[in-house]
Amino acid sequence: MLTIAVSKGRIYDDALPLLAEAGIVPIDDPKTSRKLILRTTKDDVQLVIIRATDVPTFVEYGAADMGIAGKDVLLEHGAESLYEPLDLGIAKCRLMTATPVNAPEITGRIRVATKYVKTAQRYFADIGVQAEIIKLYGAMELAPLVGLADCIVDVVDTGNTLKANGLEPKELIAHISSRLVVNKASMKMKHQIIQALLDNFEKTLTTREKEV
Ligand code: PRT
Ligand code: MG
Repeated sequence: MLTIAVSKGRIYDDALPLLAEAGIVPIDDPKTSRKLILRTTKDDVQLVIIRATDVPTFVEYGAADMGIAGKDVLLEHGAESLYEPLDLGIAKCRLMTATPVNAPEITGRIRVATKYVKTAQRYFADIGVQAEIIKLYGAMELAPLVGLADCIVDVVDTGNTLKANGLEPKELIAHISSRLVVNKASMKMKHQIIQALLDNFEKTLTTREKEV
């Protein structure tokens, strides 16, 4: 049995067509079913439906052989323990800093609210800015509005969420897309089925590239 870890949100929506091209179609719909393990039309492949940030953990420990995770999540988790063989080019966005519109330049130590604590620490250290990082689990956009932080680090797609909260994107930290990750032991033990899937995904991605 091959287990693939996927999160329920936007990654799932984008991953479904890719999986389908490889003959993997879940038998239950996670949007209506409460099942966390989904059998698929491929008898030897199952999906586990978990939180986006938990995908690298499941794959690292071998609880899932493969997973699909945003590069933002992988940067934060630290991906040395995983293979990352394929950029799936789905769920694209940008990891950015953002501040209130027309905010004055901050000199000295800044306060940064984010759920990407390690990534933000690394980024501000790299550019030589002293930053105090405040960990939040959501609604980062609120932090500058209530005086909790000067700046946030979050992923941005259309920019509408920032705009609606009087913020503007500033520095680009990284371009983000979802990656296929593979457990290192599984890569050896289940090489045949995993390699076949990788080839299949790659073929679909190449075809897509040619179409645009
Ligand atoms: O929701 P949950 O707490 O379970 O986890 P999650 O928020 O990590 O999951 P999900 O499904 O929301 O995101 C999964 C992955 O999708 C992320 O790890 C990113 O790699 C990718 N992705 C792509 C995004 C976005 N685009 C995105 N726009 N993840 C989040 N957003 C959020 C962003 O945080 C902000 O609140 O959407 C808002 C900004 O969108 P715009 O269009 O207004 O700029
Ligand atoms: Mg979310």
